[in-house]
Amino acid sequence: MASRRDFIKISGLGIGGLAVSASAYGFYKTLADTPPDGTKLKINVTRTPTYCEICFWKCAGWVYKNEDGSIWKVVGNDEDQHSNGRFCPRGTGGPGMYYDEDRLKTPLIRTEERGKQSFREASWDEAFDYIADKMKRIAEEYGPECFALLTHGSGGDYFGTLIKAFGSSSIAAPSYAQCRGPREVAFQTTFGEGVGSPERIDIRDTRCLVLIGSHLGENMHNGQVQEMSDAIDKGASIITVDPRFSIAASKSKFWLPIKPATDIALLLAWIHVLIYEESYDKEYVEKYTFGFEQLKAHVKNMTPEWAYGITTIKPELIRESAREMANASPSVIIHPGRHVTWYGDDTQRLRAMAILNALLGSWGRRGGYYVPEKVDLPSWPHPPFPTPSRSWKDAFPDQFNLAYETLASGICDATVPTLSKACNFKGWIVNGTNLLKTIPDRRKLIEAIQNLELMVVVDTMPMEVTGWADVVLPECTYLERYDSVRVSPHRKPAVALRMPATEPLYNSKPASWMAKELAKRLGLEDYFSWNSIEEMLDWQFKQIGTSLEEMKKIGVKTYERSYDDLYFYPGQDVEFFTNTGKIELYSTDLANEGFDPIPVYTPHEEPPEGYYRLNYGRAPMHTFSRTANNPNLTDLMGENAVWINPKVAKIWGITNGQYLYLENQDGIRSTFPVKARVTERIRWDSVFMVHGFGHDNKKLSRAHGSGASDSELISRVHMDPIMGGTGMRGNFVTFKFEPAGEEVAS
Ligand SMILES: Nc1nc2c(c(=O)[nH]1)N[C@H]1C(S)=C(S)[C@@H](COP(=O)(O)OP(=O)(O)OC[C@H]3O[C@@H](n4cnc5c(=O)[nH]c(N)nc54)[C@H](O)[C@@H]3O)O[C@H]1N2
Ligand SMILES: Nc1nc2c(c(=O)[nH]1)N[C@H]1C(S)=C(S)[C@@H](COP(=O)(O)OP(=O)(O)OC[C@H]3O[C@@H](n4cnc5c(=O)[nH]c(N)nc54)[C@H](O)[C@@H]3O)O[C@H]1N2
Ligand code: SF4
Ligand SMILES: [Mo]
Repeated sequence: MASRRDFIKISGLGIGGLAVSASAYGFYKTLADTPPDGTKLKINVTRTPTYCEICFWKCAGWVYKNEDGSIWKVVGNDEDQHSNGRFCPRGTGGPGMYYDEDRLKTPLIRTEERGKQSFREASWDEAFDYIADKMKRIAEEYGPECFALLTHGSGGDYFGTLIKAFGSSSIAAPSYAQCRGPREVAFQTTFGEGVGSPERIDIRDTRCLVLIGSHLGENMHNGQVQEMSDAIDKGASIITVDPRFSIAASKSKFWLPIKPATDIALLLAWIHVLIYEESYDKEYVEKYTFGFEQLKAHVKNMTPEWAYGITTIKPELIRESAREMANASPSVIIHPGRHVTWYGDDTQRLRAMAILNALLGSWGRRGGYYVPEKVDLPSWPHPPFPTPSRSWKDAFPDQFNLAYETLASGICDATVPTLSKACNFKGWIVNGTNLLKTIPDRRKLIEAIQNLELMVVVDTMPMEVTGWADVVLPECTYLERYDSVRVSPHRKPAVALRMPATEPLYNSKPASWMAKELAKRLGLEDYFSWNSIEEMLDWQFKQIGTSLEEMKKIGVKTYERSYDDLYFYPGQDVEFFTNTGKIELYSTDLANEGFDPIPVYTPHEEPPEGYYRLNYGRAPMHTFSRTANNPNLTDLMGENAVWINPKVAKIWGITNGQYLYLENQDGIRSTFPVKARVTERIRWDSVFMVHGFGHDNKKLSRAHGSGASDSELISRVHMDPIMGGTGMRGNFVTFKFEPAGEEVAS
């Protein structure tokens, strides 16, 4: 059985056949721990608290500095529930972001048309005046509602206040319509509450964890990976459903190498087995759920034999894995996943997963889903925000009524002018999101950008998105700034502080300062009436019984729960926030909106002859497209590869390590070649690549041209009709051996 060390070693370093020295980026815990490379402990070091910005797990940690002021290392804070004192390889490599010499260094203003990298350097005053002037003109001509904020990351709080004060409510993050949106809607319509981040799952105490395309171990969400290896150590079984032999699959008792896009059939067959073998949690279902009889009738003929024909998973394997879950009930988790925008029927797939959890009685139970709690942190007082007369939603009348957050892709769609759209956007602030790599269907995205009268991009690096901006504002990295207090929910409520470990390099500044300066020029200074961010944070901390001074010393403060209700107690009466007050196996919300109230399986298009489904995911040492130039992390993995099944490689005469191009069903060929990785770990009908590579901004000296971009090949989107999620896994690719335009006629 794998121990925690083995798991982390495997998950952190084993993938891709990389020969990596474990030294610099292994997990090590505190200053007292000797790093694995045997470095002698340094004595005259200082430490300041932070929480990591390399991904959105937001682990809290300490930044250690040497006597000469250089950053020595970042490690986890032992008090933190997100990290338990350990950082993942990416977080450990975080200082590479600070030291990256390719960083944005000063504000820039465009000098030629969009898409060309021609900018002039500007002072902050000049940049802010330019932006404020254009924002005022947009407000006068079209209304302030025509301004939107696209954001991913902590600076979004400050720009959010600015945009709301300006008079717009259209604020979107790609973490909804491109990520976890369908999951939130599915769980809200079933349990009356979403899953949230970090996911409210009690992996630590589970007896059975079911992963459906959740590739934990490559998806390095820290706390989950740690809890999963602990659970394995304690004898929990893992069931992995993945067309690819993932790291999680290699740790699993059952690996179900499903035919892609058929998961709903498997889920319905599992529901069938639990109901017709009567192994579901009867008491729980009777007490808490609504619609059991309809569900039972619905799945009557959805036997494992039926699902076998669709999924290619043998009926016995479906039955045995269902029994494994039932035996562990209620300490069993059908993991809700996170990036779930796959095929367009994603809310329904996630509904089927929510229903399985309900049948197994895992919601509100130890080893299943716990009840999270967060600190209620007051905001700095400000005048009420004006009420906008329109929002992004008006562009989509009668659509997406169950989407409770703004769709980033919806804002893009509503920016392309059409008479039918009641709300057209004219200006965007883009903060911490590399839209060109993030939003599928690049052609449409660029059309939207070309219709803008102002695009401001706030970033730390010269990414693809900055090339399209009118004004680029260089943010300093998370290691050089204060930021909003981290209040994410967990088993216990807690707050974490991020403060500067060092002065900002170059002429870069924090988002909090930028938003306040812009507010001044827009006459909105009352919304930012604090004198300094320290004053604001100290005031906030004092409302919850601590202070900035104390937080600087401890970094993380954990509070006791208000109630002892981490799990339901036996026989507890629970009112769920659904229309019926019950867990809705039959969804009244979906029925009211005209959607299937119980999930159905619908077949998806198959790859044409000679094409393979484009599957993508994560690697442990990189985050999206943001780390591809980080000097510490490119040392660990400098490019991605395309995984190809040996049978397929043989047909095409492709050898391991050979560079080739991928071309999708719409004739889009990858700009850069990508290395073939011939491996049995991927099914013959698909290829796999790690997202975030193939950067085409030449200013990224390490990332430019390294590997290929999955994003540019995802030109076809399967939109989820329920909440507008952008299904991205319905794209097919074939192999080419020359760059576009250089094909030799045969
Ligand atoms: N093709 C494809 N598309 C995807 C995905 C995929 O797997 N494949 N995944 C989807 C998912 S799950 C998600 S959540 C989204 C993620 O989408 P994004 O968050 O847009 O992902 P990144 O590509 O990392 O872009 C982040 C940008 O923020 C910048 N940045 C980093 N730190 C800071 C900072 O401190 N301040 C500021 N201002 N900027 C900073 C980086 O330089 C980078 O330009 O992408 C979605 N889109
Ligand atoms: N190292 C690292 N960790 C990260 C991130 C990162 O950038 N880097 N990003 C974080 C974020 S924001 C997110 S949203 C998560 C995303 O991570 P997850 O939510 O865990 O996973 P996905 O990206 O949806 O799915 C990838 C897996 O789905 C499998 N898959 C593909 N098609 C199918 C199918 O039809 N059926 C099934 N059952 N499986 C299929 C793929 O083979 C792959 O193993 O990762 C988080 N953790
Ligand atoms: S999981 Fe890793 S990258 Fe993400 S916040 Fe934690 S340490 Fe940083
Ligand atoms: Mo995500």
